[in-house]
Amino acid sequence: MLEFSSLSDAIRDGDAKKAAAAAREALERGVAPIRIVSDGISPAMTEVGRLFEEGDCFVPELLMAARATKEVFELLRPLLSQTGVEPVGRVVLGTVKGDMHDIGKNLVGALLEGGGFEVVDLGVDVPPARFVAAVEERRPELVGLSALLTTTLPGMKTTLEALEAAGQRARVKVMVGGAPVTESFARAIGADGYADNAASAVDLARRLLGAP
Ligand code: B1M
Repeated sequence: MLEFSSLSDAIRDGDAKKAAAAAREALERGVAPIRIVSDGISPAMTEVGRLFEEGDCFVPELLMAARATKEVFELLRPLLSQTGVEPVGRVVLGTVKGDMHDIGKNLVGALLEGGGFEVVDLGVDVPPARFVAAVEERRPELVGLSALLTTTLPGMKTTLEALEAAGQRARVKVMVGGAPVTESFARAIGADGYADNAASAVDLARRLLGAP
């Protein structure tokens, strides 16, 4: 999108300083933080992923692009959470064990925060026991699991099983997502819902909690 071309270019070039400056400039123009995430960062990283798959960029460039998105997220996060408003619900979010991909998960987290949810982000490489501990301690209504590798997908099922074994499964809704995840996989492992992108994850979260 032309409106976000300098932000997209900076992310693609892995230039964290320029990306943050472009995001600041958009904020000064009055662009809503949530739009910077959904219409700026999200398509830029999808494009970086495409370039990688086509062999037009390599792991070091991916890491630089990821670092640039992180810098922008840090700038936007305090603006995204709606202070003084009763949260729609609390979500414990994380990328499953063995998986270090967090760009998509961070987008989901940022849009959930922008949508009025309180997000407890457990980060990446999260073993089932940590999800269980977070559910016991933080009492969320929703758990969000992300995975980008076919080899780490089974971690979603083991996390659901660990919640069941700890007697916590009935207390929470579980939604799953990430490039290799499908609706039928989500159903097969007994998740409550699947979303294929960050914006639909927010709609799904609201639906699962029966929020208007
Ligand atoms: Co990796 N990687 N990677 N990687 N990487 C993929 C996933 C891969 C498809 C690339 C490829 O080979 N074609 C491939 C997986 C193959 C497979 O399993 N079938 C792969 C591989 C193999 C690997 C390594 C094994 C490479 C290696 O070391 N040999 C290694 C594994 C490390 C590990 O995790 N243990 C690895 C490493 C990395 C980097 C560290 C370099 C980097 C990650 C940096 C980071 O995340 N901080 C990286 C990247 C960037 C990618 C690609 C290029 C891009 C991923 C991305 O950020 N996309 C990716 C190829 C691709 O996807 N095109 C690839 C942009 C992002 C906005 O989209 O994450 O899909 P996505 O998130 C979307 C939706 O999926 C959804 O909403 C998001 C926003 O719309 N969504 C949810 C995501 N989580 C959700 C949760 C929800 C709901 C929706 O509810 C809770």
